[in-house]
Amino acid sequence: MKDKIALEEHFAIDLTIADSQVYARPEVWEGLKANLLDFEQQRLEKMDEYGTSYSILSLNSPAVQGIPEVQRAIEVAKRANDTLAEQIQRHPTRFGGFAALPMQDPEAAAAELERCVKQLGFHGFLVNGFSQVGDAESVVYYDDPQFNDFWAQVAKLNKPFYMHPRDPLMSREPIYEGRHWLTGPTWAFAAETSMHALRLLSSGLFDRHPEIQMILGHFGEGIPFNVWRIDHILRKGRRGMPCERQIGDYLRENVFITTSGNFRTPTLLSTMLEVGSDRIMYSVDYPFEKHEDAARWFDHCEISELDRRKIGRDNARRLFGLQ
Ligand code: GRE
Ligand code: ZN
Repeated sequence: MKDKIALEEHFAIDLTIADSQVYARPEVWEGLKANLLDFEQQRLEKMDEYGTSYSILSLNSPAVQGIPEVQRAIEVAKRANDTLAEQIQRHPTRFGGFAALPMQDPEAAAAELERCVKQLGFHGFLVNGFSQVGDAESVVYYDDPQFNDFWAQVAKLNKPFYMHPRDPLMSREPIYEGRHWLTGPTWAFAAETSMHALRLLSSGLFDRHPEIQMILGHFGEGIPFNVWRIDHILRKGRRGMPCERQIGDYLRENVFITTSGNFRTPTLLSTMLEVGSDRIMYSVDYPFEKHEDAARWFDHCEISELDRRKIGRDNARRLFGLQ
């Protein structure tokens, strides 16, 4: 399919590139590093070769979320957003942007989001899970009441956000000890990110702001596959849960799901049955994943051509107001 839109596509700047090294085998690191730092060469070539006309770009992980010093987090976010804005200006028909935000300081995050949307023309923001604040062992999740005004600002600006993975702190998750191959994108990303998403979905955030839309990658980090059971159990007793509706209701009205890094037809079909083809969008997860793998799968998987257009392009056009 031509003219696809992809929206979990990453870059890095000099200040954040080192965060990605642990995820690459030594023999592939130099290539991955070059691809993360590149905008105009391999990135555009691969988009052209495999039919992606427009990519919404975001910073690597955890980057700003992993910087406990608040001022430094604010500065790195600004640097990354300015770098991205410059590239978007050079290639306005090919690149869009998601803001990186210093969630360590909710007021600063709200101000940076406003700058990115109103002055830089970004499409929303992408957060790499929880933020470390003050010291490396202190974490905040965004269902905390200190984010109430931040979320009000998100609703006012009326732009979606992407809840993107990061690894949990190993000091808080001893279950991974001695089994490091299960960290990162193997499993820990999905476990951590689905839990953060469920915290937000069950917090009442989407009752207060029904217009807010959350994007989840990797086919929803496992949530669509388990949502019936979540609500089945909660119907028997909500145990103090503050939201008004069922998790599945929010999943179908406040969540979009992408194909990033999970190029599998049975998983796509199951997700279509659970949330419908209007809430699924194509993505690659470049350069951690290959356009080649994503497009060779998606362009020919056995769905209707109408659904392929929606998932490959039209749902993103509608969500982001693209022409
Ligand atoms: C990502 O950001 O999507 C990512 C990483 C590291 C490894 C794999 C991956 O940050 O998909
Ligand atoms: Zn990613």
